[in-house]
Amino acid sequence: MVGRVHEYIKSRVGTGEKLHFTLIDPDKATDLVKLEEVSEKMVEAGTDAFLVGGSLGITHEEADLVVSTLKKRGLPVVIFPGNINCLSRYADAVLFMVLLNTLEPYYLMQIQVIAAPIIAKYGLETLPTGYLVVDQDTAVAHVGRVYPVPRNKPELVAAYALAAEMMGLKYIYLEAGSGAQQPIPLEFPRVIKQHTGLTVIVGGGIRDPDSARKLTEAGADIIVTGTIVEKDPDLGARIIKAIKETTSQ
Ligand code: 1GP
Repeated sequence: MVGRVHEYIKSRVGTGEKLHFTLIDPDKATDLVKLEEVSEKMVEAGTDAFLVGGSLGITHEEADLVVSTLKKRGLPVVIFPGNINCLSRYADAVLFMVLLNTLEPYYLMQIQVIAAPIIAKYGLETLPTGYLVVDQDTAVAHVGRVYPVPRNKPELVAAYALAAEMMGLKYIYLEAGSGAQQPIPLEFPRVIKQHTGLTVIVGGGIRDPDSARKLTEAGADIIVTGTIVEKDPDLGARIIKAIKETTSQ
């Protein structure tokens, strides 16, 4: 159900505020003391929510533990599922996603059918999201059997976004892939904002404040960083501050 987390996002994005979500992969966040420290640092820097998920190796117990730890920070914790193993009853919401450019029917409808009764039992809010993966050389592209979108074809991205909106989705997540060589092209959020009212989430390969700022100026409403938070939390904090400065200009 669309509920409190959607309202939290919508009310702020609606005023032009740019948001930042910190992505934690439970497969990598095995040191809980470090997770406490890093998550606190991200909250101090101004992150707006935590995403929890990843493509590989996450056990149900790890997902529960990471979500419970992050809940202490007082911000929404949203599952960003690679599969049903990432679901946790302790989360506030889940990105209920369809992988728009997959060749694999499992990710188009089957996983949603498998997950829906579990999500209902857990009482998680669902954020209806079209997930579009841009590059090929990433774990998410391989696992998701992605048919990549060419970087020089923003008109294709606009068509995907329009179709997603016509199907009733509220969010589109433009994904370069975790640890990607470069973020998605700036033209992609730009065309989506020209053609739809979708809330645009952008992630993958964002490793410096300038890239994050350019993406928000191009129309991204929410920036996600994961790898940099693990590798260099201070730089992660500077990225968040750059995003927040875009809002105040
Ligand atoms: C991956 O978009 C997220 O799904 C974050 O990517 O790890 O490269 O920040 P990074």
